[in-house]
Amino acid sequence: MTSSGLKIRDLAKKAVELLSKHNFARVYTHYDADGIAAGAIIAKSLLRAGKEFHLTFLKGLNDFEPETDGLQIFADMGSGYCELMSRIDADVIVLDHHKPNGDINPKRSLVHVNPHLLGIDGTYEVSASGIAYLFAKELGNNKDLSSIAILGAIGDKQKFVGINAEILEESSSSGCAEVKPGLYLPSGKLSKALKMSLEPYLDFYKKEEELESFLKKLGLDGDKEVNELNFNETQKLADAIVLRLLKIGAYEGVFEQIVGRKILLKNLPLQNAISLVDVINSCGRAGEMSTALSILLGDQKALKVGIEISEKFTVEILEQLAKCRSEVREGFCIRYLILDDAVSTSPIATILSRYLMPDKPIVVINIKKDGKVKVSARTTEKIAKKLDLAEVMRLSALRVGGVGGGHRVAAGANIEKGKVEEFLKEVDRLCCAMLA
Ligand SMILES: [Mn+2]
Repeated sequence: MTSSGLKIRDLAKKAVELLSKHNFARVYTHYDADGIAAGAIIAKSLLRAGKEFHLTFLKGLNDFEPETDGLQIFADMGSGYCELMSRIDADVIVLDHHKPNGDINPKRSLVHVNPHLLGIDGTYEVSASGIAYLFAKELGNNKDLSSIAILGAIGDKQKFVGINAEILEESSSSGCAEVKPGLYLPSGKLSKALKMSLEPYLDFYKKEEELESFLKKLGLDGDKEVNELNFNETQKLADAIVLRLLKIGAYEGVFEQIVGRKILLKNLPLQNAISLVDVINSCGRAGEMSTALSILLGDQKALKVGIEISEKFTVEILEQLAKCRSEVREGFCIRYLILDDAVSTSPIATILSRYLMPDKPIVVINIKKDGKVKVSARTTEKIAKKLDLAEVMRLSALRVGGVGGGHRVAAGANIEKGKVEEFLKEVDRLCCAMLA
């Protein structure tokens, strides 16, 4: 472990000390892949330590009513809600990697484990599940949970540098994960994988002829399983995918993520890491968090259900994208899209910002039936060198009486229906100012 890793380990140790004063913990975590992975790591390590707990998945902390007494553990959330955390009349452990929006002044004991507090980049170098894993390792012999932490990091589109690299190394050397040369593609039949993949998005959905000629040129059989492609076939496919990505105008940073290696999670029910991320994310978005959790705890039956959920969800997203991509509007420094009660906005925002329109930040507004408005904003790492979307979302939401935050490349907000126009104007203004 590096020195920064050591310091964060000290914080994890303190969290374990605080836990030792309790027999029961209330655990709150986020409903995306990283949050669910963090929840699974915490749940398993608490079980092994003989602690009782109650685990709840939340979309966010906006309407959160804190309980009093006992111990409350927040994972993948909390750091961006320092004021709320300060109001909780209980012992609190925060295991998060979102940028803190201030200081927490706790009513009782608090351990705040967050890489940003130690000058470590929480956007790329460690996710909440990575932090949960460091905590689990201090709690007991939990090295086998490293593969779940890797899953969370991939879910948050992180890099395997810094603490993430250390976790991957640890996981590989203990046989829980394996890094192999290859391609970042979901498992299954080749033609289906190319057509249905959301990450990488290759724009073959409803473009059967293009897909056919793509495969024909390569001399590859679309019915062949991705996992059974030999070295030469993989190589050829990788080259063709890079050309395809160039053709659709994808952000160059995705190439290195897609081509070169694949990660297998050897001790989880589905070994292909990106297929598993898709399944876990889809379950979360479909409100089936307990299925997702069961999968990460090793349940093969739950995996079957999860795969079905994931396939249905993927089709919905691809359909939605096909319908709305012509409706993307131009601002000065952003693009935006306004959707009416869409199934999910973040995969749409991700695909637009990384694959189809990477030269400007994209803001996807989802006006829900209940009148609430959910905003997903995405951009590339390249643009995020100058621009911090978390700050843009926070300030713009604040201006219209909403709440926003997140990461430099991926952020979000909740605002009121009548404020969409004013909000977008402010987002555009702030982006122009940061990019100037
Ligand atoms: Mn996260």
